[in-house]
Amino acid sequence: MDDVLPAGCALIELRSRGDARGQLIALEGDREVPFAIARVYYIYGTAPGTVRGHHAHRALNQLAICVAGSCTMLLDDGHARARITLDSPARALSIGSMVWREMHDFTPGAVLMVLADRAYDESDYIRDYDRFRALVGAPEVPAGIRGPHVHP
Ligand code: T46
Repeated sequence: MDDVLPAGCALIELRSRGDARGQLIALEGDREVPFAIARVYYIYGTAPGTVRGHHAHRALNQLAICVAGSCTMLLDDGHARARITLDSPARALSIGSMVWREMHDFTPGAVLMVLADRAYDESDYIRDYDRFRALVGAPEVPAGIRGPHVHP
């Protein structure tokens, strides 16, 4: 089950327009980004050892790009699970709805930029892993085993 990209997720290589001055990547909704962009946020200043996420979204679709440094995302749709390291501004990860995610191993100075197809809505979050698995029809996690959590 590990290292199979969950349904609704994909890695996208972005076109970098480079010249002697450096690189530039442009993102437009419904082109490089597979939806109309409603929101952009970025995560930075992450303390060493931090793990973020631990939730799924009912409806939200997102595109994540580590524009500086690197971090790793654990993705789990209840049936397939993968860990994807984002280590290039030209590598984007699209994450569909109903996918559990955890972000970890942020390098110092890492900046994770996320584009989303909806405004922020706390009611779209599923923060309980067992509830998430029930909603996606995944088998129950055997007693004593704690989900996919990255935390030690
Ligand atoms: C996701 C992963 C990849 C807002 O006020 N507006 C926003 O648009 C967002 C994303 C967050 N917030 C607030 C909510 C919390 O008080 O910012 C605080 C930190 O958010 P959160 O703990 O949800 O951050 P992460 O890193 O666990 O998750 C975030 C996104 O929330 C989530 O949608 O997929 O990044």
